[in-house]
Amino acid sequence: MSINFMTLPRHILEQEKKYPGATGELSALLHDLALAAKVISLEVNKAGLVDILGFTGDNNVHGEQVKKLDIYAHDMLIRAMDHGGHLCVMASEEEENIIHIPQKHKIGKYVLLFDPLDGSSNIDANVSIGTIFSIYRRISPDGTPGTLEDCLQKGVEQVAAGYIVYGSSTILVYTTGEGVFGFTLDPAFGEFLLSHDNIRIPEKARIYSINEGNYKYWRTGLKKYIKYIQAADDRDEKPYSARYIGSMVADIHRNLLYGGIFIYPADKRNPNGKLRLMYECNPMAFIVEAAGGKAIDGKNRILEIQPKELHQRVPIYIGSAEAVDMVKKFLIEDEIEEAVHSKN
Ligand code: AHM
Ligand code: MG
Repeated sequence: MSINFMTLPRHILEQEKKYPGATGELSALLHDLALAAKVISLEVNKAGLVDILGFTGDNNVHGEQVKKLDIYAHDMLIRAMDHGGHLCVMASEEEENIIHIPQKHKIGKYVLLFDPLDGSSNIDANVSIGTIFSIYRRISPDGTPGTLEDCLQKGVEQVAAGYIVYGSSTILVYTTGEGVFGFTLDPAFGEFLLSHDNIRIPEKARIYSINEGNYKYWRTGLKKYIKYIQAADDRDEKPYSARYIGSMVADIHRNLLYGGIFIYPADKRNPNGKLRLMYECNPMAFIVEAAGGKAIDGKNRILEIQPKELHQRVPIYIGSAEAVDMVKKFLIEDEIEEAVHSKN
């Protein structure tokens, strides 16, 4: 049996050596994030005990207010990240406006965006949830407080992105654009150990992940695509398997490893889909592309969308390259057909 004893801190340092002139700031930032992830993981694992120790919103046995887990994760990330001296501004899915670095702390050159606990409707059922993060270099002048414009950069400008999935074990996956690496948290000594070296998403998908309950609101092109991947007879391949957890992090993590496509489309009720460009789609697109996959909004690359507002939503089709190309073909054909119909 071979034991790969590469810890996350060591890996981050080794990665940094590949960039001549690196100051170590990004590495330090990633360390701080990993620490926050460990603390959130501990709290997530205690979630079932909340009913015993005190309901959320109530006081627990120690007389302390028990926070909802997503708010706990949001607060924890801010507490872990605001004083490291590496950030100039933050933004969270849980807060309407940008989050400034308190004046008493050093202002750094990076920008951090995060979804503290994605899929939080799954918490009470003990289903996997996750934290997603995205890091940019600031565009405003050094030394000044970060701005909204620092946060509203295109996804291609990310310098790093990652997620932590709190599942049967806690796994942190990150990329700085070259290679995607996964680390499993060893609960015994509290360290993330390299468990998934250089993750490459299989080019062919075997799985599709979409909330099929919304079928009647979909556009025809999407309906046809889903029928196509379900059909076994007209191709030599087996039909895709349907797998949908309803936690983007867990759904995409599984598809990254096994090959698959995750879709949260625009539909008749939600013309921009549901998921957020800055906190969910951009970081996931950065990771999946670095693993050899693709991510589009139906037509264009997610990473090239110019964001207009912090909490903007965007449709997403993300996963194995061949599958994303195929769904795009179906969507475009449908659009052409509709255009022809409306002319006649
Ligand atoms: P949240 O940010 O409120 O947790 O919602 C995001 C989640 C994603 O993790 C998941 O992919 C999606 O919502 C599921 O939505 P639906 O229940 O409409 O299928
Ligand atoms: Mg979310």
